[in-house]
Amino acid sequence: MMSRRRTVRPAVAAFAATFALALATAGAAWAYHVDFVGAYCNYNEPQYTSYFTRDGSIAVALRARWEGYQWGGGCWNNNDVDDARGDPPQDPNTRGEGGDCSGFTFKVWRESLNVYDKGAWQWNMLRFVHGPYTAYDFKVGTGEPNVTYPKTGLIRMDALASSYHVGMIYARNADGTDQIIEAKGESYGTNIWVRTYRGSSDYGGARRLGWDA
Ligand SMILES: [Ca+2]
Ligand SMILES: [Ca+2]
Ligand SMILES: [Ca+2]
Repeated sequence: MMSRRRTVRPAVAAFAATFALALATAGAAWAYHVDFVGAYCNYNEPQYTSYFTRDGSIAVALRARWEGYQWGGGCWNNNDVDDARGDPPQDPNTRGEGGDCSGFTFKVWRESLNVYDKGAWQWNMLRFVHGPYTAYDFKVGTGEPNVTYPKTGLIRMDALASSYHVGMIYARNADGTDQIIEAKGESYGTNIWVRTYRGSSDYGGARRLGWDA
């Protein structure tokens, strides 16, 4: 009996190991999210800053370029790779990399979780935060730091907002279009694209108040 069990056990162990490996491989193939938030993000307090500029916020925004998009998200690194691509859209539980359009705007505009506070708060890119605003909120100027603004007068780091999307102006083109920096969608991630939002009736102008320069 003893010798027989000794010969069987390694075979069972080998089978179990193979089976486990097969399961793990199948799991990896089916897995649709990587829990980027759990692996990399933090909940550190933001830093109050008494001086903030449009150029400074452009630098903040550019770090998010080529990173991911996450519905309800707000945390990314700066390796220029979408580390959580292809999650089911509109599901915050996928906890992927990136902000969504309004979370990205909130963070780049250095806003407060308190809608009555127009002060500037610096959020680290790995700080998971979405903020209290939807795209529509930015469109109608909800929140103390935010106002609606005539589209013809918008400059860099102002935004164009509709009921379903918001993007910030990276640069204005001569032909009336804009280079918009935005968290666009699950399959697009966050980047700069040429957009015609300024000419679209869906979109209104939005401005964050209080820039020092
Ligand atoms: Ca980047
Ligand atoms: Ca990344
Ligand atoms: Ca994603």
